[in-house]
Amino acid sequence: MSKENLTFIPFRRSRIEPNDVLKLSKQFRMTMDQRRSLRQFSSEPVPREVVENLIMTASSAPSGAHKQPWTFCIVSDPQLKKQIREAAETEEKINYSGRMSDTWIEDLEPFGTDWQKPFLERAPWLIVVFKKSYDPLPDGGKRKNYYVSESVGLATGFLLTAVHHAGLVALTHTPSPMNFLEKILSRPENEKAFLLIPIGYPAEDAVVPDLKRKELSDIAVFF
Ligand code: IYR
Repeated sequence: MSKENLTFIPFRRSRIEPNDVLKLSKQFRMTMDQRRSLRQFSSEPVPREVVENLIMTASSAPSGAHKQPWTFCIVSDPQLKKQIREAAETEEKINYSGRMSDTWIEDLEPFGTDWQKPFLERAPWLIVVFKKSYDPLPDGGKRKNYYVSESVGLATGFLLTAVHHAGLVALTHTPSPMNFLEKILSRPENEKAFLLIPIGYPAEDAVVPDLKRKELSDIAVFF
């Protein structure tokens, strides 16, 4: 495409004054500091329209050359959830009984995790994020996407933020290997499972590990 054919439109967003920028940045920092990964979900339903909004927020993330190289498979069907749970637990049993290193198991101790994943059946929705390393062309060829893991990671971050903003909870779950999800959900060859994210309301008696987040000075260097 030649430069003359490019279409640019004005960027219109009303200006926010510096004092309000400070206030908003603080408020959002506090809001996001309350986000926690949850493993105990309520089975209370969440309307599909809510999930549609969450997915569209995720898909507003930036991506390499604006290819939006992601597919979100959204599962509420109890039979499919059961199949996913069983396949995930099969892999996790192997992980916890030798595939993960001793140091890894030790690092997970504070989280109290094990091979059992009841949340995969209990949470009202499972969102399975797939990354698309290429898009298929009508002639059978492939059109490569760019910065695919970065893009899909960003979209997933937007998704988790949207879930928290809506008052719901999520778990970034990584059963490994994850290729069973491609099979169960009959995904095309160009889609690889990236993350499995149950979402819903927290269980009444949900608990979370008493974690501390790193200080600014531990994570940032100003020049
Ligand atoms: N996938 C396993 C193990 C696990 C790994 C990490 I890194 C975590 O932060 C949590 C769990 C499981 O889901 O139990």
